[in-house]
Amino acid sequence: MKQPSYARLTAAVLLGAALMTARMYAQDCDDRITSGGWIVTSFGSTANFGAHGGLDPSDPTQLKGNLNYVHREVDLHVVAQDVIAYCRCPGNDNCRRITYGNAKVNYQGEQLTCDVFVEVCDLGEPPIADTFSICIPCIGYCQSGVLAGDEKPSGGNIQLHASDPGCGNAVPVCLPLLEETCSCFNQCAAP
Ligand SMILES: [Ca+2]
Repeated sequence: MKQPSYARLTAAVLLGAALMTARMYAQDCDDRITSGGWIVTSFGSTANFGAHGGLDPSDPTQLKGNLNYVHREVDLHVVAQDVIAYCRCPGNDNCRRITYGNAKVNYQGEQLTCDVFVEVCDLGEPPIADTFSICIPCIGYCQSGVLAGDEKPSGGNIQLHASDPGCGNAVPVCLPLLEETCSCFNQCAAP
């Protein structure tokens, strides 16, 4: 039987290392939320949202996302293009909090620029248990709803694209949100 040469062994080891490196890079380490839908607010009327945010897929060291929220009955329209914080909820690994900075808050004829907090939970498909909550401290506004699938009038979907377990703790655990306005948030609290 022919003995493998040292050179051949070295080549095999190098090939193995290269494959392992390739596998490491193939890991999906971005973690983000894509979502859209509508909730029934405490006013009885519905509000529409499109909320995206998390680690940028093209560079997971950066945050990226946007928000569009319309609650017509109270004359509120929020648009945000800048994610300044993103964290996972200590009480529920399926939930994330996205903080949008410098959001344009158009409220009853006034134009404000402020931070807006969104907490969402992806509790699977069909999205009958997914939740969406939004808190806008500068106008004292907080609303939360379950999407409820076919149990309309609410609907839509929260989709969590979670990072692979091997990526470590790329997403920090959320600290308690001390804003009094945000008391309608109840999904992200510690168990
Ligand atoms: Ca879902």
